[in-house]
Amino acid sequence: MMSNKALITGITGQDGSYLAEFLIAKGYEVHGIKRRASSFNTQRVDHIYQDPHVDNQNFILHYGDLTDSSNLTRIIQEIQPDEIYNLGAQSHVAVSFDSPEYTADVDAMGTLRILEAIRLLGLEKKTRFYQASTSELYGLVQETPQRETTPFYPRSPYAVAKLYAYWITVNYREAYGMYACNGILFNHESPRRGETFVTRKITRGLANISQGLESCLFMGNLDALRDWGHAKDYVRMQWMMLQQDKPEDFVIATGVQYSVREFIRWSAAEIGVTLRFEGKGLDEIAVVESITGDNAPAIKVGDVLVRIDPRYFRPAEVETLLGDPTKAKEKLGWTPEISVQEMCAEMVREDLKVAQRHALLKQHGHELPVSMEN
Ligand code: NDP
Ligand code: GDR
Repeated sequence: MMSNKALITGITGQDGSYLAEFLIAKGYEVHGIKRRASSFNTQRVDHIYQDPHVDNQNFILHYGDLTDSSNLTRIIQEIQPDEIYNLGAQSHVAVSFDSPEYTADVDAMGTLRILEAIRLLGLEKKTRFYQASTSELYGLVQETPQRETTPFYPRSPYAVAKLYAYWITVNYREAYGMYACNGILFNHESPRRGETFVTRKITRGLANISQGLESCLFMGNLDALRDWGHAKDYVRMQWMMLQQDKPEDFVIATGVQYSVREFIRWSAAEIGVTLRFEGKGLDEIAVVESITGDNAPAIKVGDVLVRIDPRYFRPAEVETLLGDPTKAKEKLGWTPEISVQEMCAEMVREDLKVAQRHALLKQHGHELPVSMEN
């Protein structure tokens, strides 16, 4: 029997790597688009990489870019995929204020380029399309919790670009009868999360501090509230959305929200450190109140582990997001299996292992560069 073929843009990212694993386990032939870079950028999928010289490969990477429509059209023509998951994006909200035009080109126009390629190649009845939409569409929230019918109010060039992508997906579904749908996903994280998103910045930063590799974590808005889930749970839902009789859009969320401050507290607790937050606004700090166990040899009671740096505030902030996943639960039977606290613990454990290895090498005179770029 021929296996289903899937094409994933953004396969080298957090979600792309989990989705590729998931689809391979389901028997798919998985194709992915990777960008040309001056150094290796496939760390998240190296464990499923297959030698192109062996037969029956079911994991195949193609060079490409969402800004290049001829490249996208050629790849889609070659593969003739049954399903396309458009996960590729300039996905960092803060960076989108620095690079708004590029973000629009990749996140908005990139989506259009794929939809047009499907249409021009006459694949609109064969290829199902998933668009990685986002809770950032709700921005300045108009209703709490947010659901599929909540009005959008995007607050960043990233969110505005994703708004175009959302509507062009709906439009191609309605205009050309394509099986195209939006997953409106709330924040989801994992040990594979990019190092500059807030959760990973915290777990990695605190793990490094615990081993003496960094001294302090500089943060932005600690009051921001997010509905955080685990990426593994969320990619399962991306696939489920493409297996229905009719294409529809779904909110994917846990229905629970916490603050950034809370996430810092849990992460510290996971390495045995209790924090006390003191001061207000730009002067807020987190001080070590007590330590248990021996996971944090470089930390002492009274150390200041967190300070505020206004560099990490955004020109327009999304203060609060809370999703209502009722439709996904009722129609698709989806519920998240991993709690945010379990996810935080997993992320800290993984970052701690790396930091401990670096510290050991350092002790023996082999200092590895620890990137401080946040
Ligand atoms: P990541 O930032 O981890 O991955 C983004 C992927 O897109 C990477 O593979 C990246 O390649 C690729 N990419 C970036 N620019 C281009 C380009 N010009 N052409 C082709 N590929 C490109 O994001 P996530 O995995 O976290 O998110 C996946 C998708 O879901 C994104 O579209 C994101 O906006 C969206 N989303 C994410 C949420 C989350 O909480 N994680 C929530 C809601 C939506 P490279 O590795 O080379 O940089
Ligand atoms: P977000 O994720 O903007 O929600 O977008 P991020 O983790 O970057 O920020 C979450 C909240 O934390 C606040 N914050 C900080 N954020 C970062 N990155 N660094 C800091 O130092 C810091 N301090 C406080 C932010 O201001 C914000 O309020 C993510 C991305 O994955 C998008 O692609 C996706 O669409 C949305 O989630 C849903």
